[in-house]
Amino acid sequence: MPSFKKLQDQLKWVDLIFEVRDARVPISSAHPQTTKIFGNKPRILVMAKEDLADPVRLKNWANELSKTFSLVVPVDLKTMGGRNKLIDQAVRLTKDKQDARIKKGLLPRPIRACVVGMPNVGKSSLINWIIGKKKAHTGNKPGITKGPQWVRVHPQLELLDTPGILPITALSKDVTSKLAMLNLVPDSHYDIEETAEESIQTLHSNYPNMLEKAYGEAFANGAGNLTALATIRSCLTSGSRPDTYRAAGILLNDLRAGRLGRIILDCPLAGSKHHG
Ligand SMILES: Nc1nc2c(ncn2[C@@H]2O[C@H](COP(=O)(O)OP(=O)(O)O)[C@@H](O)[C@H]2O)c(=O)[nH]1
Ligand SMILES: [Mg+2]
Repeated sequence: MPSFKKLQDQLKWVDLIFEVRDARVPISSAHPQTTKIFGNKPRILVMAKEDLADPVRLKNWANELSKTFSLVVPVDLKTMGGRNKLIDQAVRLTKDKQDARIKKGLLPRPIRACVVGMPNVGKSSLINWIIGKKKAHTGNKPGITKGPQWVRVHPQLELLDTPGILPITALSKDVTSKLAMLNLVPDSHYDIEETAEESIQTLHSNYPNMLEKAYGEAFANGAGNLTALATIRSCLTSGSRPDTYRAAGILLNDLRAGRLGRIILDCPLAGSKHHG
């Protein structure tokens, strides 16, 4: 896996960036310095896990973020829909660069793209999705050079087969908490029960009926906690007390798998609401 330093070295060969974020946290899953790192290259924002994201907020965020990116594309990487369209759009985005080469008398060559993003947002899934069947050719067969390779995914587009991992930097408590809720930081970075209790509060304020619908009236009107959920689900410790640790696991699993509903936990700014 290329280190961040190696990614920065490789950037000079890269014409186009696919920046991946988790659509459920379009801002909290962004690296704070991407504009500085990649600013002058065309950047496509891939909002992965569209299938888990609240469609209304997603539309607002896609509008808002299209001010910063060359293109914003929400995708469900569990299905192949939209692959060819995305590749065509990527090729079109670098047409100016190709035309400039031709004008200078240089041979046209495939444009080169790489996938970057924070841990667990969907980078490997995106690479597999774009490469599709051709993935088999990059396997670890003897004689094949190890290390990152360019894979031709279109006559005019090559993709680096290894993602650039943007390191988790100093994050605010609020951001870390949202990332923990969605399993975007390692377990060792947070407390399960604390994160589950924070999820309850966050869901109540963003989606007031969601928990009541899933777990019943103990969660109506902003009420409910892990003790209540443990009782509802008959999770008891050996001393017959509510097992809040197990309840936390149930809640976080339900939240992450989309069983509570489709969510986006970053709120669009008041001034940036788009209609419809
Ligand atoms: N439901 C859903 N899950 C996804 C999607 N994209 C990625 N995932 C899941 O998210 C997790 C992290 O994905 P991965 O590609 O390994 O992330 P990476 O660490 O950025 O390479 C995996 O469990 C994937 O199956 C998507 O579009 N929809
Ligand atoms: Mg990966």
